[in-house]
Amino acid sequence: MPRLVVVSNRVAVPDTSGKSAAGGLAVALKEAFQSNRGLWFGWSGKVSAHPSATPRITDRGRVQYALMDLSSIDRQEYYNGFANRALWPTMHYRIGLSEFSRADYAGYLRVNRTFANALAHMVEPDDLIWVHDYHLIPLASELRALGVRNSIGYFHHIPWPAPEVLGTLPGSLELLRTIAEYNLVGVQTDRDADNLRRGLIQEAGASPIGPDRVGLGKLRTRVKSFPIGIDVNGFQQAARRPGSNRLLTQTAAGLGSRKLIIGVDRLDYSKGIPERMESFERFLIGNPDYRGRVTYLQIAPTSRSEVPEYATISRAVNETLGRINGSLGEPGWVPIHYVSNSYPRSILAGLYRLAQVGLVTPMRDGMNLVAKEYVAAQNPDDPGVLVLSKFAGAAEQMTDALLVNPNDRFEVAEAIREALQMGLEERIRRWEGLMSALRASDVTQWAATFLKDLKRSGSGAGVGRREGQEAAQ
Ligand code: GDG
Repeated sequence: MPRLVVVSNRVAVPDTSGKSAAGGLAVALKEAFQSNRGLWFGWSGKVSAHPSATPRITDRGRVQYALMDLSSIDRQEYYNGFANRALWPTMHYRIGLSEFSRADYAGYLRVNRTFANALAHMVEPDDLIWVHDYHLIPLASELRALGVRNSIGYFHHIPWPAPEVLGTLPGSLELLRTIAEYNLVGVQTDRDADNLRRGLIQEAGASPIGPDRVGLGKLRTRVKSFPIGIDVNGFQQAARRPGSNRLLTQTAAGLGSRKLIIGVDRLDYSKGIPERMESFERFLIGNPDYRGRVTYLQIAPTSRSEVPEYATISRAVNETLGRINGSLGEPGWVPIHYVSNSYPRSILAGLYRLAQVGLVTPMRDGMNLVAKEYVAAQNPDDPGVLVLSKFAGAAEQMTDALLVNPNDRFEVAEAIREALQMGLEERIRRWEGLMSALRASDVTQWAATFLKDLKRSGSGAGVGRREGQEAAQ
């Protein structure tokens, strides 16, 4: 069994009891790490005045965790800067929000090079290397330049935009060229795969080789969709036995006979939170009989608070919320409950189950796991209804949801009404369709399928590597 080397921006180190960290990727890799020895490499999340060029190693059973600190300028340029102020908005089709700076881009390339230098010393000849997400696109290219010949795969968790959109970002052509250094590139949807292949062909001059491979010079790369899933059984169990949790009991008691609509998102402009609130406002205006009979709970933990655009979205949400609650609320009824705390997964699962409607309306999303978690948490005998943006990757699989355009407040308002009034028979029929979509690709299968394809994609001379390079060891 080859060793599995996972590289991601942040690393989830389990505690000493071996209890796995809660993150989706940690759950996804659990089984893969059980059958393969493992190394997980990435940023510790810490900033240090003089970061070491070699990682701190923590051993947990069969898996080693290798953590790098960053300097404050690295964090600013690589993480807050190019990754989250330039790449993130562009890849979510928000060209107007994208802030490119040459210094940030140089910082992004520098951190990727630093990581590659540290990792190359740890790579063994048969290791399978799996790199995650937009922070680390140039990593394979840096590893190849150091002579690493292993199979290297990349999974892109966020949307891959059309070439016309990506092309607006300075440096994007270089990124396309570096992505061709991977043996296998996974994206969330067929649309993303098509966009990336078109970008490689039209912009970088690659040639198509069969349905999902492209060639760029001597490099050969497969680009395929691997829609990420959730731990369906784990989530169902958590929702079934939320037990006697005070927060859940109080929420249920506070609702009384009122219906609950739930939204759960990191506070991010891609998630469409103020737009969603306005759609709910439109619903209440158009359906005054629902005033006082429905509550919308929005959970939105703060994220990336050092990035200016996130302070702006936070203000926009608070203003919209205050305006709607002020104008439509009544003594004894607040239309929108908004919380910026993060809750344990079991509580989240219990809240999803309490809600008659899951309102998941991102303006653009790679996949959106909340949509899947909401469905998994439902009571099979009396399931709620999912209202889902057609611009979430999840919409490609979850066609039994009420699919909406989040830019159209009237359309979303109408879907809310339809969801609240839907009869039991139709709710069960739609829920069963959604559950079979979920079960067809849960998170463990997702990781296993990607790794199987990566093993098949090969490595070594002429495949995913420039000629004339020497091995690192
Ligand atoms: C990126 C892509 C893609 C949220 N609040 C709490 C909490 N969460 C959890 C949810 C869910 C996760 O965070 C969010 O996942 P999403 O998929 O919705 O969105 P991103 O964070 O933007 O993730 C996305 C994903 O990567 C995976 O590839 O689907 O498109 O943007 O699991 O439950 N978890 C807990 N408390 C909270 O308050 N415990």
